[in-house]
Amino acid sequence: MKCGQIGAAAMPGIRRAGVIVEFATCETVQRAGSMTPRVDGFFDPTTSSISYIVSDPETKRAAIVDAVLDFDPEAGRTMTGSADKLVAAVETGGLSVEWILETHVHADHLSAAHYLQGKVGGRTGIGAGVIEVQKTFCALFNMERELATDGSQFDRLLSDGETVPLGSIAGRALATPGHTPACTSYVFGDAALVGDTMFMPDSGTARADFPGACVDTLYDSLRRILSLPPETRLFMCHDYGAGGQREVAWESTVAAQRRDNIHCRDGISRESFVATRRARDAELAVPRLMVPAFQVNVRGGRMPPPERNGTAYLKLPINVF
Ligand SMILES: N[C@@H](CCC(=O)N[C@@H](CS)C(=O)NCC(=O)O)C(=O)O
Ligand SMILES: [Fe+2]
Repeated sequence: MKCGQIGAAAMPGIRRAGVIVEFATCETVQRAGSMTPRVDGFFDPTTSSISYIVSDPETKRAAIVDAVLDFDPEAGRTMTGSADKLVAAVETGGLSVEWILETHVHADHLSAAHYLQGKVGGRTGIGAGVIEVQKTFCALFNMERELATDGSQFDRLLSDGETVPLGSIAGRALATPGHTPACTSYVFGDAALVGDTMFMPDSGTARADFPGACVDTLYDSLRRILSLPPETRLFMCHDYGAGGQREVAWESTVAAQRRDNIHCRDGISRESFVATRRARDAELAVPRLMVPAFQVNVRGGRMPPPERNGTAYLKLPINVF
């Protein structure tokens, strides 16, 4: 498959069912010094996503990254249990939210960014590549009349190298496209939130068959992340427990990934990576929430505008994915 093609053949159907809305565990990591933010991960077992609160222990300034809006696709109903856990953590920690960030336009869950901004404030931000993603989905979902494709749904469009200050901690955006064109990692001090690029060492990397994805570009982005200092803490956006073989986990380091990652450790060539990734993508189904997620997430976590009866509707394109 070439870059940017829709993997219809590689996405034969929806295999997962059931909606359970609950947060499982919360991991806390804290070290001394202003270059070491506190990073709290919140695992959502329904989508195997991890949302984060990154905070500066000195100033209590915080960034929320990749927040989940719970969604029951059978009923078309949103719920805020997961997002409200983040709100509670912000309040308990006495945090002041500066940023509500997305590492990318997620395909497997709806974003709670818009809901959370109404609750805790802060500026929303996403990679500047979101404009390309919006254009792609605007065409696929025939949304020309309802969707501005200029990124205006977000407060900040972050280009590679742009600063994302967090109190006394230096933060910056690191463009890491491939899984999607807008994929951006956020580096705060010694911690990097890598979104869907890399998974835990035994699980490899993110798929590269969504519209606008590129497996070659993903390889370059993985090497960018692996060029960070070896002690850099890496925080993943998903963990599937190695197919149920172990407890879920979401923190690694550059050194551990360079040594052990099954897809991209040191010594694995670009050609070998591309072949492995393509073979895996050929087996993967469409994520259960992909169709609603794309439509909501290109709008920064908002529903489409309501129709004349006051109800908002999501589309289901036929024979497209
Ligand atoms: N089964 C999951 C989707 C799993 C999935 O496709 N995950 C994406 C991240 S959005 C991925 O990159 N997976 C890589 C892989 O499983 O190799 C669902 O229905 O939500
Ligand atoms: Fe993703």
